[in-house]
Parts: sequence; C-alpha cells; structure tokens
Amino acid sequence: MKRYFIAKITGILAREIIDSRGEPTVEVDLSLENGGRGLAQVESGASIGSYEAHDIRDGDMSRLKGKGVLRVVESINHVLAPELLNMEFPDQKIFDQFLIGLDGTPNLERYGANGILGLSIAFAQAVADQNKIPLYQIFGQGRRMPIPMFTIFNGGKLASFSTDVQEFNVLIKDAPSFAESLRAGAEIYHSVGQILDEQGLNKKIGDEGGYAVPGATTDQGMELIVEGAKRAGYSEGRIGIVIDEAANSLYTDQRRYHLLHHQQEDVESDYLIRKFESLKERFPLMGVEDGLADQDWEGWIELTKRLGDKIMIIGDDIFSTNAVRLTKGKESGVANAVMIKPSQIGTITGAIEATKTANDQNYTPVLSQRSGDTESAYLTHLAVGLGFPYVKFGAPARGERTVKYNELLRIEEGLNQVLENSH
Ligand code: 2PG
Ligand code: MG
Repeated sequence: MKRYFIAKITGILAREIIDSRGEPTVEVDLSLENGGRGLAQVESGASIGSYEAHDIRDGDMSRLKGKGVLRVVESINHVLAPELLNMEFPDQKIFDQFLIGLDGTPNLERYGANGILGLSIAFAQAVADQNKIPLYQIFGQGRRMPIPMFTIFNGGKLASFSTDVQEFNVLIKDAPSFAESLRAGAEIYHSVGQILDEQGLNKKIGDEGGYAVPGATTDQGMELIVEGAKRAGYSEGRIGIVIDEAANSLYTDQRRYHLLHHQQEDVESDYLIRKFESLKERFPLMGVEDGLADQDWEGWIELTKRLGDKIMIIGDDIFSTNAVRLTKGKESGVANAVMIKPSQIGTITGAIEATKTANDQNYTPVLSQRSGDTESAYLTHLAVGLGFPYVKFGAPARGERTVKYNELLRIEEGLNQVLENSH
C-alpha cells in the first residue's frame, strides 16, 4: 500500500445512529492533528453468517429491541480512544492490526466488528482528507469502474419472505460507462414497476429498495426482469440476472431447505441445484449467490461442479469475507466468486486481503453493501481503489443506495478528467 502523510490522531468520538432500516448502528468521528477528518457509518446485515466477525449489540430489551450499540460506543470512547489518541500510524494495515491486537480475540468479540470497522473506515477517510486525495487512492491503484448489479426484487428476510429468493439483481453487460449502466438500471427498475402496476401486482418495497411481490415465484421474478428490460430497450442478450438465494434463511438441517411458497415438503440441496440449472437454461442467469447454506459444504461442491463453468457461483455467508475460508473453498472446489463485505470481517485490511486472495485464486470478487445500510459511500471508493469488476449496492432508488451510485458517477467523471488531461 502506498504511504501517505499521516498525522497524530487527536480526536475520536463514537455515537449510536440509525441505519436505513431504522436499526441502531455505530458512527465514528476521527480527526488528525493537521485537520484531516473521517466520519464513518457501519452497515449491518439481516442474515449474519455463522462465520462472520462478531457484531456486538446491547441486548437491553428496554430500548431498540435489544439491538442498541451503546456498549460498543462506550468501548470506543472510553477504552479504545485513550489507546489511540496521540498515536501516529504509518498506514492502514498497521492501524488495523493495532486494533485487532487491542481486541485480542479471533472474531473481534471484545469490541465488536461493528466498532472496529467504524474506526478502520474513519481512519482511512481522515488520511484521504488530510492528503486531499480521493478516498479510493487510499485503498489501491485499481481505478476501475465496476459493473453494478441492481436489485429489482427483494424477498426472503429482506421483505417478509414475499419470495423465497432474497434478491433478484440485474446488470448490463455491454454498458460503455458506469453512467450508462446506472441509466439502464433506473430505466429497467421503472419499467418493471410499471408492469407490476399494469398487472395489478402488489408493489411493496423491500429493505434494499427492490420491489417485493408477495407470493411471486422465482420464475415470475426472472420473467418480469426480462420483460421490464425489453420494454426499457435492453434485449435479453444484453442483461445478466444474478440471484441471491440467501439459502441460510431457508435451511432447516440435514441439508434440507424450507421453501415457503412453492413446495409442501422441505427439499434437499439437489432440488435447488436442479432449479438453478433450469433457470440457467431458460433465463439470462449470470450468477447465483448463496445458492446453498453455509453448513452445506458438500452441497456447495456439487453445485460448483454442475454450474461452475457456466455462471458465477458466489459465496457470501459461506466465506464471510474471510481469506482463510476462501482458500479452503478453492481447495475443495466450492464456488468461483465471492461477496466481499467489510462488516463481515471487521477491518478495511481484512476486506482487502480477502479481495486479493479472491483475485489470486481466480474467484470473481463482488463488493456488497448490507441490507441495513447507511448514507455512507465509502464502499464505492473501496470498489474503485481495488478494481472490483462488480458491485451490489441495492436498487437504483432510496438514499442509502443512491448515495453510492451518485458517488460512482462523480468518481467516473474525475477519472475521465484525469485521462483527458494526460493526453
Ligand atoms: C446479502 C445481503 C446484502 P445482508 O445477503 O447479500 O445484499 O444481505 O444484509 O444479510 O448482508
Ligand atoms: Mg447474500
């Protein structure tokens, strides 16, 4: 990582704020001696995978359903801040390692991944501010605009199980720029909405801004996206659909899954694998995320064997942004792509390491938000700095989503200017 001028830490103040779902989360304000300032908000998930770093909640049922983060805030302000104030760190990695050392547990159980990540992001932002450079430069020299996967439908835990599938995302394969991708995403989102109106279908909105159509089948979701895309002027050949089955939420045990809407009895992993094969034959399916649960390692091997040379088999909960688990996955033939979510691992450095491991072992990395998101755009800078090929930031609507897409527009504009000036 390139070195930048980094001054002493002179201020740290954490607070409890609310996220896009109205749930509490952590915000960290961090300042450096020469005026650099970071303000980080931590995203959090609906389904927390079994292997994620620890997310600490107060458990005090008298406020915010027990989900408050006052204990984390207290640890940052009164335990971690005194250790960090007046210290100078040469780079992000050393800062993050210092935090991990202070926590001293393998999964950040003492201060929480939600607390540590807040500090980690705020530090990166303060250094960028200090050096008057765009944040993405702190993360790497990738400078590549990612292809966005836009959420059109939400289901599963993100929309009261309106559909079994948690997300249907669409991407444009041949957009000449990020701006054109965004335009297409918004146009498709609107035409799908229009079709729902015409068909008299319920048009609720799920946690990531996708439409939630109670009782819709997976096939219907796919059909509506293809039809909406066509109506917006994008032929089937130009789009790719990536679904997040989020199978942890359907898992019962013994490698069985409970599908709410379309099956009387619980099904085995083979039923789901066959379903994905059939979707691939009939629709422009480009990827399946968490097609099976994180406890179903054998099923994952089979899923990858059957579909791994045709589409992205993306591991989210099963890898939990953990480089060690990712390597284990490669050794067993599990998946060929991975969701990267900093909040699953608890530091920027951990997320960077998982991304590098993914690249080294030829797994496609996809940078993702969480369903409980914030008005922060730091993820967009991570995407551009590390050169992610894809990002998943939710629907092209709602503030916690548009803050990221609109920031990517600005970043693209800035990169184009650099290119023009260098000619
Ligand atoms: C996922 C997401 C985000 P969560 O499963 O990929 O899209 O949900 O909030 O549970 O991380
Ligand atoms: Mg997922």
